[in-house]
Amino acid sequence: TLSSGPIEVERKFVPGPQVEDELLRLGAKLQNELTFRDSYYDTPDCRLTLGDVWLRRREDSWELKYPPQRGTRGLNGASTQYLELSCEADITRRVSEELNIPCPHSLDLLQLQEFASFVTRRRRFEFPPRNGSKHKVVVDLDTADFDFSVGEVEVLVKTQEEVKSALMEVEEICKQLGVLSDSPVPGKMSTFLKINRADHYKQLLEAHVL
Ligand code: V4E
Repeated sequence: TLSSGPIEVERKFVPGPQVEDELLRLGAKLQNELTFRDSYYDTPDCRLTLGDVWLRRREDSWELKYPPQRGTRGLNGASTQYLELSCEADITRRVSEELNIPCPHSLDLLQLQEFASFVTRRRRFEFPPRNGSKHKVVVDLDTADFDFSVGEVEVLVKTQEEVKSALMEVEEICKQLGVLSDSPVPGKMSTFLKINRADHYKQLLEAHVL
């Protein structure tokens, strides 16, 4: 088993016109504004994403997101929890394990295909440690280059034991921002695939991944 990276606990929301004012009113601070390109990769028959395993290159770094327990999904009500790996050797091991093939010396040797690529402009806000809070809460306001905007409230934790309280903190911030929806809000990927890769999108819906 891998020395796994952090667990990302996240909830997406539809950002209204007042969301930045609300964030500042609640005490969040604008941390930075970033622009980056994500390119996502899979086998030609989409075996990674159908297993809820997401491999991407963000600018020059490989990143992998996958559910905490094998064969489960990262969706938890309208929130999600995913393990994140950023070390290329760990990613290669986890991806080859998912594909049931021997681990190659490099990710390049897996001959995966790009299935999505888009640029995101991100404004990142951070809440300073609050009364009774254990974790740092980050809010990202993203606009993708296919004219789509989404917000995300997220907390990174180290262990599964911390997930429950992180989920509650994320939900509480959404409540205070007035953006708590009962059902999952579509993200950039879901929207990109719906627009550009209708067949892949349909397969993921049928597999209950999206
Ligand atoms: C996990 C996942 C995907 C990979 C992209 O993850 P996401 O956090 O949505 O993207 P982004 O750009 O905000 O990454 P960050 O900078 O936060 O690391 S694409 C689809 N999923 C699964 C998924 C799902 N089934 N439902 C919801 C609401 N979100 C994600």
